Amino acid sequence: MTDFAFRSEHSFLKAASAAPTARAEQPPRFGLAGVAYDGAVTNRPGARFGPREIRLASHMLCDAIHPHFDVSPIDHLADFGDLPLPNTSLAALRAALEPQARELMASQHMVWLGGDHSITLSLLRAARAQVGQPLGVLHFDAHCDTWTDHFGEPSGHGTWVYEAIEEGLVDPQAFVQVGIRSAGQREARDFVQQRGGIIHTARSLRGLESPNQLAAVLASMKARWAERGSPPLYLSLDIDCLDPAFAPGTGTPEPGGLTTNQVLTLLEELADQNFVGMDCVEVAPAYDHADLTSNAAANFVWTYLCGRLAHADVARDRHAKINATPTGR
Ligand SMILES: [Mn+2]
Repeated sequence: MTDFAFRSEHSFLKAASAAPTARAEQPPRFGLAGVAYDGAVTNRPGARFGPREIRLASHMLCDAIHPHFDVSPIDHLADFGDLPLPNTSLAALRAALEPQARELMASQHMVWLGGDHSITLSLLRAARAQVGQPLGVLHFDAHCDTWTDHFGEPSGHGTWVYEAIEEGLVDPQAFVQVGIRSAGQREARDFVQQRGGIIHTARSLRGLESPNQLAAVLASMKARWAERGSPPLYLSLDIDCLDPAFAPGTGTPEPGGLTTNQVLTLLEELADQNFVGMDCVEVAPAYDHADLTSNAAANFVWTYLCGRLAHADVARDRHAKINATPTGR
């Protein structure tokens, strides 16, 4: 009997819950934790309440087999709850989050529920240390998040892409953005492409929803990651990539966004890629209607986990690679 051997009404998918310090003899393969911080937003706050609403929404999925992957992650998942973190200073948040993330990543394939998007920089720092090489990134967002400052401060929820590239946490040529459409200076909007990455704007994806319609987009991503040596991939999914019709509950909604089907097709068809972790951020339930946003977020996280399970051979390769690679920056 381990600490993970009980279900919790408060967990994602009602999975086994575990305190962050708990250690099982045989940890489950996947871990999930909330990072309930929204102190670095530029517009409407409230994403600190994202994790609990995403968990609640996930309970609709808790006893179900995924319709495409035909698996369930329920017995392979532990929910570590919301991490104990400061909720005002971003610097204090960063200092507290990264060591906790590193510890959890050392024993589980982690999924993180935000929180605003500033948390991703800390998670990438931890993941970079864990895998021992720069990561490729699949980044769903309405916003490019490449701003070089946050209203005069060095860091916020719209600077993490710029910072991650500048710090060498990621391979800029293996950085793929999807759904970008917000207003912004051209140098910010083009930044990832200028550094050699790929940007699929929301406009360029209009009308493309099925696997066939998205075949060229999918091929371009897979070819790029293969060319870059199939680096470990990190998935960062800002729920505002979706059109506000599908995800009104977010702090910085941008009309003209992706459909839920577009995101699901991409997640499903990319499930054979070398993902090592995921975050889903910017769910702000106070602006939601009928739980649309938290339902979408829960479904995306569930789909990601099921995709990992369905492609277990990819994950085994990843573990072999990590075990053969010394960690550290
Ligand atoms: Mn965004």
